[in-house]
Amino acid sequence: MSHISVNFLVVGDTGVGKSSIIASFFGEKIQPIHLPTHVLSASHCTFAFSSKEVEAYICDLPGSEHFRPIVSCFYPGAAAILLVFDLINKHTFNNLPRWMHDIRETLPAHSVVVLIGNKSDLEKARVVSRAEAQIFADRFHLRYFEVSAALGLNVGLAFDVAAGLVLDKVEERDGATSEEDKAVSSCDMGEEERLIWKKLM
Ligand SMILES: Nc1nc2c(ncn2[C@@H]2O[C@H](COP(=O)(O)OP(=O)(O)OP(=O)(O)O)[C@@H](O)[C@H]2O)c(=O)[nH]1
Ligand SMILES: [Mg+2]
Repeated sequence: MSHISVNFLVVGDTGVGKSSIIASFFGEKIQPIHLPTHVLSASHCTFAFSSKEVEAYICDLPGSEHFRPIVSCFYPGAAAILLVFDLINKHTFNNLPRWMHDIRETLPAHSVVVLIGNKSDLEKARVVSRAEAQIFADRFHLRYFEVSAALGLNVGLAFDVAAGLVLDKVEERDGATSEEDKAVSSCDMGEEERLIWKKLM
């Protein structure tokens, strides 16, 4: 099985559920109360996708405004960004253009962004419709998923699709489709970014 390593970044406003999505992806229960992330942390796992072994480095970043410049430092090393907003908090949806602005400034051309509306289990409290989120996603050519970290709904799918999009881009770039056994790297990091990512592991 050929192998690819993918650096995932999970970003979005504070409280949207980034840490919860990561916990859910690892099959863990989410924290019932909001404990804001202050320390950058990364988790590592491997999963099979489309006959490839995906080695995933998933970086959990704080969402508060204060950390925004630090968060931006990580975009150049990311192969996939999961941009999360909260389906029951309009403010987090209205802030998406700002996130996209920061991301687009530094994200490598071959990296991918997936938009995620979290807390789909709280349907009655929803204030962002699927249609308006889809319009935003279409505007920026993003895939859009509604997930529930609390129920573990669609979380794995979002990571799978992000990994698939990265694979497509890598194959497009390297013409690597015929070289199944070749280990491919999902993103070209500068030495500085590589050191930052390494420190997190
Ligand atoms: N009902 C419901 N609550 C959720 C879901 N995901 C997260 N939460 C709750 O939302 C709150 C914030 O979740 P976190 O994962 O800490 O949010 P975060 O985006 O990591 O926040 P920061 O670290 O401050 O940036 C917590 O109280 C979670 O229990 C979900 O899918 N459904
Ligand atoms: Mg967090």
